[in-house]
Amino acid sequence: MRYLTAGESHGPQLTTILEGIPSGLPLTAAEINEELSRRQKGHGRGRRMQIEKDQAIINSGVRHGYTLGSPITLAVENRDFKHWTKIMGAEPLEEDSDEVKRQITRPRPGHADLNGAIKYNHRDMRNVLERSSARETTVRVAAGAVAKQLLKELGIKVGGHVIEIGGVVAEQLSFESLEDLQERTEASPVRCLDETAGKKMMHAIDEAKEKGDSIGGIVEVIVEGMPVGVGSYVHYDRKLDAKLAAAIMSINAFKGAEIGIGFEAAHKPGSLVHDEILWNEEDGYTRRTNNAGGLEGGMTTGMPIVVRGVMKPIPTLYKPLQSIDIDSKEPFQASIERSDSCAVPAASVVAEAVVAWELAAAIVEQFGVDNMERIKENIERHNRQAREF
Ligand code: FMN
Repeated sequence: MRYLTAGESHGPQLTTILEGIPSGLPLTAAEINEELSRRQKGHGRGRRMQIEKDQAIINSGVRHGYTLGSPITLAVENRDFKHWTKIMGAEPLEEDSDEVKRQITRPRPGHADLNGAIKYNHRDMRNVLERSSARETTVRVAAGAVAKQLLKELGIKVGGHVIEIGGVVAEQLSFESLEDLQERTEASPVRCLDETAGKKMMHAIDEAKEKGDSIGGIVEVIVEGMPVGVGSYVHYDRKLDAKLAAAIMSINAFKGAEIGIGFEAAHKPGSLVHDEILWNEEDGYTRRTNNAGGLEGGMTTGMPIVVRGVMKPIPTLYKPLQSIDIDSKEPFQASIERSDSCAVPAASVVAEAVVAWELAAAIVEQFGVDNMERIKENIERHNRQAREF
């Protein structure tokens, strides 16, 4: 399975083409729209999220509520485009038009602006920022919604939550089931299980906003029901933990990824890190703990997958940071048109989406023929063999 995305932040629409989704998967726009709406919520989001009420249009690959096995094209319109038709139009502009004169020559620190402008030789940095914007994560969430639907059909559940924002750490992280986690985090404006910490997080976001600043945080994705042995140890590019880390790191503003206890393993002796192996007639092999986050040797252990990602504070600030105008070479104080002060809750939905995609792709690669029925049969056979091993 693979997917491409296309589209600029203020262009007419964002598009994704999904290749290799098996046939026979129940899919409607409603499932995708639910995920799109989850991405738009969250304390700390700015005006753009009120303008855009994202809705997916399925342009190919689905008929009468089921996937066909052919490429699936999903589009999400940018409602704001009507105000940008000239600036973002595909047709050439007159040499001395206002739009030509209104070029962006001031790179914002923390963004792709300067490096992208040098690399692609753009004197107008709008040509960079329109595509490097996290608006693109909209269609990654749409792709992830399809992957989640595939996993759900196989009894594999995906959940996600925020565990830290601006230095406020969630302490109460226990939940009864992924449904319980989903219900409680959905009710939290910062997607946090710990209500007390959640309130402090909101306060921290408001405080950052008042100061014209921004804050980042940590999100966690949990996946239950993955069969054992998905991924491989035989080659670097088949290791599932590496693919998950790359997926997390590919989200805008994500600067680190952890699997299981992750960086904490550096401070502990091996005897407190590795998960002891148990066996019983009913379940076969299990683990006493899950410090490995469901992955050993690049493969699933059958325990829940636990992946964390750290998001830096949003780089566009009301509080100005120094930069250099690329035309005049004069320093200036970079400040903004509009920005969120914290997008960690939204980013946790993006993290769920990219993790779901990698896991669905690994399942299809390992158990896939081209239709859902056969994949289900193959997984059942595999699970039986693993239990009896
Ligand atoms: N950066 C901003 O400056 N303003 C925003 O409103 C903003 N919103 C974001 C929303 C989400 C869901 C995510 C995941 C990121 C957001 N970012 C925002 C982060 C930038 O897109 C990102 O920092 C930038 O593209 C540079 O890439 P890098 O941080 O990965 O190096």
